[in-house]
Amino acid sequence: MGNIQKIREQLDGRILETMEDKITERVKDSRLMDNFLTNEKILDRISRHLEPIEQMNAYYRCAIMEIETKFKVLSEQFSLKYDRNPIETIKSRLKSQDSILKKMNRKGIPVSLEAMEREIDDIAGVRVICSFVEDVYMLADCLLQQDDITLLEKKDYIKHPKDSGYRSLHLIVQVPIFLQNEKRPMKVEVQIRTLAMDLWASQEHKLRYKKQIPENEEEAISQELAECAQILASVDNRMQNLRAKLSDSRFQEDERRRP
Ligand code: 0O2
Repeated sequence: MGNIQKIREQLDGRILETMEDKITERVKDSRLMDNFLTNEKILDRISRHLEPIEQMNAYYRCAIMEIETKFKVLSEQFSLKYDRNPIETIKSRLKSQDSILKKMNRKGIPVSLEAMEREIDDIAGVRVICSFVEDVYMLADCLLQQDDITLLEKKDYIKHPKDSGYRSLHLIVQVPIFLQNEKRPMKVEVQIRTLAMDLWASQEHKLRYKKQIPENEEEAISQELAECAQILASVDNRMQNLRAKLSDSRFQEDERRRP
């Protein structure tokens, strides 16, 4: 019994010593970090390196504002002119540095600002949610016919849904931003989709994002999600048909009333 007690005391002592060593190391590390972060020369160098990145982010934010404004103007006009506004919501986001770097790494793009601007199309993203499938194409046309917009790429995941079930219309457009002494063309990814398509995409993202789905369940889950997308697409089509019927009957009613 006495021996066991001795061994236990020695072990406790060793554990305590190791813990003390670790704590001292941490304190040294954090002092080093404090010194590092309060060294003005170092801070100056860091901020000089960050400056071009921040400037580029600001340009992308301006491009988002340009595209958002275009949709807001359309929304305002639709509200005034018609009895319904096809635009439900407009959401925007600037892709995080982390996601940009991961994407560049995945695609084997060399890490430089020039390569980032040239190769990554969705740093600035604007998403427009509308009521009916027809509205998606009508809004895309309204944007693309504006003379300062250049279409670089169009991906129609409504006519050609992804295997996952994802549906949306993606337009990569170029829009100029007007700086103090310069006009700069910037790329923006515009995603236009219906409420139902958006419901699916956000639910799927929530269900899958950062979740470790067990390998043996992956196929069944993907299939179920694809089926949900199919159901929502058929709801979209039925709503579209109902709308067509209702606007037809309203048109006939107007015609009948005409003197
Ligand atoms: P986030 O959070 O929107 O930034 P790649 O990105 O290389 O795979 P590509 O050609 O750049 O392909 O883009 P793609 O596939 O045309 O469109 C990518 C964007 O569309 C995604 O951006 C999503 O916003 C959306 N998307 C595409 N497929 C799916 C899907 O199966 N489910 C959901 N929920 N969204 C999808 P990010 O960068 O992945 O995300």
